[in-house]
Amino acid sequence: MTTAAGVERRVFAFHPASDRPAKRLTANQRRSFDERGIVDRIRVFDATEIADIRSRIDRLLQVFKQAGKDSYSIDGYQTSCATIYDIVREPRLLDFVEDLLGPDFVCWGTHCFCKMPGDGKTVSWHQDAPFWPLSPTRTVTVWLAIDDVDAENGAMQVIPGSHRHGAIPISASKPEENNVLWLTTEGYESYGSAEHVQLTAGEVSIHSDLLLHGSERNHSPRRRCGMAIRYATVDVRTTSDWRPKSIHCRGTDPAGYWPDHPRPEADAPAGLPAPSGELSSVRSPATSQRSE
Ligand SMILES: O=C(O)CCC(=O)C(=O)O
Repeated sequence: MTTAAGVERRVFAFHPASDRPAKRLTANQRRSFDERGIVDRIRVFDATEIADIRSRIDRLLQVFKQAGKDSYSIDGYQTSCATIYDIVREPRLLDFVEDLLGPDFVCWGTHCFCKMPGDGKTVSWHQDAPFWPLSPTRTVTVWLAIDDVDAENGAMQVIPGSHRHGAIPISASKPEENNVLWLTTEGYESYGSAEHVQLTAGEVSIHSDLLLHGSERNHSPRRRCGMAIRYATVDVRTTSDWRPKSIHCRGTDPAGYWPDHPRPEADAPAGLPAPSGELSSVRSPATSQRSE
């Protein structure tokens, strides 16, 4: 086991939904986030809007493919790709996030998880927070369904309630897992029963950075594409020298901690994609942590 620099300073604790008057979430949805660690089946984009987004993502995937990159490589492009920037700043989406995080938050990451039929890739069981040099654990992930997503094409699975266990031990993944990521929580079953997060295109789920989740390979002939969008409250700090490619989304950042990157002019203003990632400067995160 290794310990990333700064991990000892991290605080792993769940933060319940904002108790300010809600813009869009119902009381039940906020309760679901608090008790289950996830709220799902939230419609954000209608069929026409998501079809437009899908065709833009399809074009991006083509660019990446031509550059020799796989379908999981659209990772960390929120400040260099106008389509992704615009999704991140979509006001309806931000209303839902605000109902959980409160009035002041940024987006610091995005990652398109596009499971092609037969690619054999999984996302091994994990909590998000151990991957990220951030404290406190106040990042939520909006998972936007770009395609319809179900058990057959490898929908995300979650263990409701597992977000209440603080940091759960995690270790390096084994090659046979074929994991898109690189860490795995073993013994996830002991934290509860897994449920699929089934979504139709244009819907989102929003999960806590402490919720156990993962996904199996795509068993179907249909693609399963979704975009994970990471939002954090402005009081969150990085415990490494990671320089976030952040975008201000709502409210203010009185300490001026998070850079506010401007909207890029196009989807690939600098031509072919440069190597990137949600955490492009931090690739060896914690494999051991403590809860507080
Ligand atoms: O898309 C998936 O299957 C997993 C996504 C994920 O792990 C995440 O959004 O944190």
